[in-house]
Amino acid sequence: MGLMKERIDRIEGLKREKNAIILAHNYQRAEVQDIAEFVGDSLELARKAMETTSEIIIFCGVDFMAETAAILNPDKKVIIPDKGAICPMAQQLFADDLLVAKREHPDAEVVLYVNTLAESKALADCICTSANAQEIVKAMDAPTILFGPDHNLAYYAQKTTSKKIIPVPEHGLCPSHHQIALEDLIKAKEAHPEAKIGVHPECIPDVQDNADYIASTSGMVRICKEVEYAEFLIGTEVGLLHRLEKEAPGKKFYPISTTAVCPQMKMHTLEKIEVALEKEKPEVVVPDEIARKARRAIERMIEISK
Ligand code: CIZ
Ligand code: SF4
Repeated sequence: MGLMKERIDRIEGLKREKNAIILAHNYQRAEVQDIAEFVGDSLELARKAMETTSEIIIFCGVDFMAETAAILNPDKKVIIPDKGAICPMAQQLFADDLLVAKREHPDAEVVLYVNTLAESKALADCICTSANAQEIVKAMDAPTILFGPDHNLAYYAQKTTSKKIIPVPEHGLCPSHHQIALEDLIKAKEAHPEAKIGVHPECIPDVQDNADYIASTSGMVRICKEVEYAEFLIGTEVGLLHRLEKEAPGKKFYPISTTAVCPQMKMHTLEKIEVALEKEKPEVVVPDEIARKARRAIERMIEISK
């Protein structure tokens, strides 16, 4: 514990000395969340990155999130403590595959989940997050939407629109969320019959259809704080439970699946954060041409979902 305290003190000192801040995603390790200036979902983190006057941002999340922050903040230094924090879902849709789909559906508009590579974002008409997927799809002009890479989020987006949503690729998914099974939900409900069920739209349709709330991570935090219920079963990456317990003290939270862990999200440690602050690397750099095109699609989302 002493050693950890010393490391935290050194990190705090480096932050002051370098005018740096730490932004952490809701799925980060508890100790990483605790030393961050701000903890949130990818959209909130990108917005925070735009608001801060700090020149250095230590971004504790996966590659596409840090890239999004870098795209929106070309003048700031965005540093990711472990470059290996690569989201496997984002790797399921490369620009070439998207070009093929676009050729097959020339009249469709392309809405991509923020969980994509920058090269794919550069080909999108608009980006969405799990917090605004339904709203963004509805706001598009075309009656047909190519939507990727998560087919579970596509299922969720389809619920509130008569537009035709075509998932690209057909079966893109998040391994951590996709493994949360209906049987896990049923067992958890048997163990905690009074609990309300909140799940992420990256979960499979069977799990979504049996939940009380379907929400993004930050949406889930808001709901759990606001509603009068005292117990919740949570179907998302388990890192969110730390934030829920901190922000809704006195309420009880149980993971639907304790194995819903994203190994890439957990790669950032205090030790790596200290090194990243000291060395000011590895920096996240998106090539200008890709950044310019991707920024258009991200800004369109921000414009629609104010
Ligand atoms: O957008 C994000 O931050 C992700 C990937 C999850 C969520 O719903 O907050
Ligand atoms: Fe990607 Fe899933 Fe991990 Fe989120 S939880 S970063 S979607 S693999």
